[in-house]
Amino acid sequence: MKADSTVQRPSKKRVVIRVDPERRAWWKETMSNLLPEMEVFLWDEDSYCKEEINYAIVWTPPHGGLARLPNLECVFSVGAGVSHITDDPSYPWHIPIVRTVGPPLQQRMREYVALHVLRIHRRLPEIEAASKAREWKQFVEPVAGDVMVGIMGMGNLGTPTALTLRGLGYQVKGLSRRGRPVDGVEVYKRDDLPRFLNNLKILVVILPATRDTDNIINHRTIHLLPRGAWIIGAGRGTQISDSDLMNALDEGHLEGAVLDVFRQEPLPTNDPLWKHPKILITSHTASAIEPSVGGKIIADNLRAFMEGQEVPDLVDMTQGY
Ligand code: NDP
Ligand code: OXD
Repeated sequence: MKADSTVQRPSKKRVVIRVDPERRAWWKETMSNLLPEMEVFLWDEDSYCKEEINYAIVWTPPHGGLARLPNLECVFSVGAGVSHITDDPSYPWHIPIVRTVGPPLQQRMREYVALHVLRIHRRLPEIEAASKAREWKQFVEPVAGDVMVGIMGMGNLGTPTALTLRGLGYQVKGLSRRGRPVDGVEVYKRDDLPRFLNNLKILVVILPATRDTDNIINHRTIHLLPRGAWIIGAGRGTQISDSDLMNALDEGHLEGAVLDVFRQEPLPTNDPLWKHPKILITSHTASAIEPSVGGKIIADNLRAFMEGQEVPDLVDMTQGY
């Protein structure tokens, strides 16, 4: 629909939603119910004027799409990460972005990481293989207190995850940019990366995608891990060099990897990562956001922003996370 300068601006604020096609009707219904004082549209509908949109709730918006909304006041990421928005070269950088985090999403990340740490530590794939082969095999593993796990990225998701692993009895180290202390976890600063990596059995990556974290897991850093280590990648695909990872797995320096995030999503069916025998792929489900867990958080953030209240999950646009 074309803008008509003689038409009055709508009295209600207008929100446009761009999410994956399978869930978009669910998102529209949920957000319309949660924000009855607003008008809610789906990105591909032609029943709204771009000029009238005030807020956008998005996951992987097409490049150039947000720049074409001239009266946009704020963007809400359907995710804790925002690189799916800021990797658009035409993103209008003066428009603030609010990410979506909160207890249900922290809980999901804790579950995901605990699941895979326990699976690795207690050798679940080998147990399953033995069971299927009717082999009586007793695996005796070190207790959790003798297993060192490192969490790269001690933010909203990394910190509760580290504390969950501590609760299970693991030794846990953390790494963050500034090294903010966390009770019960030794937290290293970015510059201390070699000391952070040097004795980890399992490295868990929960970092934001920024210029500094691009390819942070590469040949050099992988070889700072002890032989036999594992990597769980749950931050962003850009953080791990796929070829360096596969080489380290092939040469036996790494024992295995679990990957949830990829440079291209969905991961193309012909990608060699799928076929690698030492890699378990999950489909960006570590801490997925659907309307029942994310809708209320986004609605509360949107109202707080609109009313000029403090919005804690506002992205620091200078740092990119
Ligand atoms: P936060 O912004 O709360 O935390 C980010 C953490 O990373 C902070 O501790 C920060 O340090 C640290 N950090 C940033 N840059 C560096 C660096 N260069 N070196 C070392 N540490 C660094 O983010 P969240 O915890 O909410 O989320 C993290 C990421 O997880 C998201 O950006 C997203 O990409 C990913 N994610 C993945 C999901 C999945 O399903 N797989 C779901 C949700 C998020 P400091 O504390 O000093 O600022
Ligand atoms: C993300 C998310 O940011 O799924 O990756 O929330």
